[in-house]
Amino acid sequence: YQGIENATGKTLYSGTVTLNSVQSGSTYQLTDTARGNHKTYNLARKTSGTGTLVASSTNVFGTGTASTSSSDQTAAADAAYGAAETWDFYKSTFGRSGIKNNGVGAYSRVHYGNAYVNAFWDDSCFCMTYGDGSGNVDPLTSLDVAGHEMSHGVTANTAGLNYSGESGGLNEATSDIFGTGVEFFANNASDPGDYLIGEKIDINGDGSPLRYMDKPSKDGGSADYWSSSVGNLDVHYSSGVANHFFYLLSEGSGSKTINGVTYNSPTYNGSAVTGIGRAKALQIWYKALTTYMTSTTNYKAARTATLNAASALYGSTSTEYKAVAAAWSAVNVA
Ligand code: ASN
Ligand code: ZN
Ligand code: CA
Repeated sequence: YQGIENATGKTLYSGTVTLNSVQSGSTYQLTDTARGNHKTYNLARKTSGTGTLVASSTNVFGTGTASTSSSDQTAAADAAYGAAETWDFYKSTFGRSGIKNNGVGAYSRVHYGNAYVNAFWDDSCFCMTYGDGSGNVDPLTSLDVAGHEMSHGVTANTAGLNYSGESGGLNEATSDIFGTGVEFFANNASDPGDYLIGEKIDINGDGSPLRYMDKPSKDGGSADYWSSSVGNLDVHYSSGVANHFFYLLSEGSGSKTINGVTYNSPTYNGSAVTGIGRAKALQIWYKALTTYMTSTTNYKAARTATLNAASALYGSTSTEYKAVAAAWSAVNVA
């Protein structure tokens, strides 16, 4: 029986999972027919082309441990799982069928280059690429990273937020917001949902995450609050304002423990913000991104866009609308 969760993935970050494969003669190829024929390829350290479609005679992919071998399939198992969960997140949360909402899957490439410490989406190939990391850093194939990168494809195909200045920060935050949405959606016991980005890949070598949504400045570079110079920061730092907004809108200010992680979210004006829950906050951000934001949306316009979205979804006198206004004010976007 082809293509319905018939394969086993032994991932590095998410335990043993079911995957889709397609039988071809005596081998099984990592092609997901339930999700737009998303395919997973091994670049085996090359930096161009598609490499080879990942295949297994046993229909088991990976070993569950990090490997430096260029023929390793563990990174492929994580990448295929991340793509599947990202597809399912968008479909079930927003009714979106794939990155372009046309039912067509992207493809993933693992083992890019030599000790490459990054992952990226490329809209021109409509594909996802993962490096293996270096030293302490393992492959960049964790769920939130996969969801982050593929969400760049969604942004490119909707609002098209320019990747510089304040719109660039909003572009990056959109990927952190939906990457986090994917992680909570997957509800995987080995990688439970949190408001941290990249907590699994140990990119700093000391176990700390790459970014913090409750208090972005904890990474040493991100902005907690808007200021007139925030657009001069790298987009991975100016994103802090919107990540902080999203955390406050979802969970509220102050201290809160979720899935064993304790957050402490401050506000610019010292006001207390009451969260409306992540599910509603995601709907508001998605509607704003796909209906009201454009390539040049800045923070002030993002406030308007999300207020318009809250008004359309819940009404202009709703608790949700008021919470959006309060959360933006709490990050100094008036
Ligand atoms: N991993 C990075 C990101 O998605 C790649 C980049 O800098 N564009 O933001
Ligand atoms: Zn990004
Ligand atoms: Ca995370």
